[in-house]
Amino acid sequence: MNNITDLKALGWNEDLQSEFEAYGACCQVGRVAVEYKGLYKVYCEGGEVLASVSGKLIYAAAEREDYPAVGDWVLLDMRPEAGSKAIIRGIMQRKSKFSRKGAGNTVKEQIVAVNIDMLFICMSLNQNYNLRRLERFITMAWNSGAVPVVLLTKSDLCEDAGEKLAETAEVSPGVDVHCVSCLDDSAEKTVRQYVKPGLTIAFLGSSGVGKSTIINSLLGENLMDTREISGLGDRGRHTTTSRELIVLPDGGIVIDTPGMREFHIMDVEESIDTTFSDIYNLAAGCRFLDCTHTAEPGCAVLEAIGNGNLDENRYNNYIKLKKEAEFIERKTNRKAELEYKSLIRKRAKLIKALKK
Ligand SMILES: Nc1nc2c(ncn2[C@@H]2O[C@H](COP(=O)(O)OP(=O)(O)O)[C@@H](O)[C@H]2O)c(=O)[nH]1
Ligand SMILES: [Mg+2]
Ligand SMILES: [Zn+2]
Repeated sequence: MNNITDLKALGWNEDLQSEFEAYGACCQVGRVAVEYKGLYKVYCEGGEVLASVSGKLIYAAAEREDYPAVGDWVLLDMRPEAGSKAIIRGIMQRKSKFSRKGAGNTVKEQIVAVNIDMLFICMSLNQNYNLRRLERFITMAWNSGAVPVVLLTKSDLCEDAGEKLAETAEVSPGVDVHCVSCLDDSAEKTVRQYVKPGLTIAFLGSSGVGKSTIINSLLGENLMDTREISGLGDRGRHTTTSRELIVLPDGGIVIDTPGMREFHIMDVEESIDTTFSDIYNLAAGCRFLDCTHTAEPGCAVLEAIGNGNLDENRYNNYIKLKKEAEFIERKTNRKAELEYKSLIRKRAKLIKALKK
């Protein structure tokens, strides 16, 4: 990365400039490109530096989100006396944040990328194709503050790409959906329509769906590690191991992410309504305002399933995601948890009293 001469190419804009001036424009700024263990590669005016986080920042950090993440704008103390290493003194306000719940039973947040404008959700048209997982990704994308776009990749490996495109578009209201392949120029051409100087696009999806191959085609070189198309057939392999922010030669910024095997949502109640806007609209017709669409009489959602206007699998996924979001909400929100516990206690008492 030697071609960065100005911050604009990295996505710097007037909002960031005024925030920076409000801090007294004391330090230099840069954008986090790669995160290593306790060390960051940061792009800044004139090049790149390796940086670590200041002791004060570590001391004040309570959560993962208090540390820099790929895509962050950070305040840098260049410290020429310390060789080429710089110190990160602060993180500028984030415009968007894509995170997921870490693996296992914890509700620990894992930040995938921040300050992204668009999220390209990549799903390949072979074994990876799964509309329920896609609904999950779209919900997370809306929740991040970035605009989702769906790329159905490896269309060359699929006989009924047209049908799948229609089916996918149906479960993705308000989201652009494209069928692409890297064997021709369709993937590159499609993505290029969205690329703009200063705009940040992150690529998400399971490993092996072709994210790095698409980014390489935009770069015009094989910067990202991918596997050869020939020989491997449709067995994609996990190739990218870390997240990386890349500035394209003709302008535009992309973030490649490693594949995600496990993918849990965070507290995303509102975004679920955006992803499932068809169900949200149907719900306006329910008899009860607080209808849960599970058993209530006069439920317009259940009625739509009954008369074939709503796909039952989509509905089931909606209920599942709602439950997951409520669970996370309770776990992360102490007040909600206490309220929930007190409700359970009251209920238990009531049930006991009724039994007597
Ligand atoms: N048949 C086919 N293979 C592809 C296509 N795009 C990528 N691949 C192959 O799929 C494998 C995984 O690609 P890669 O870009 O590393 O996936 P990533 O893990 O999502 O970054 C590699 O063997 C690629 O050559 C495509 O459009 N068609
Ligand atoms: Mg990759
Ligand atoms: Zn209802």
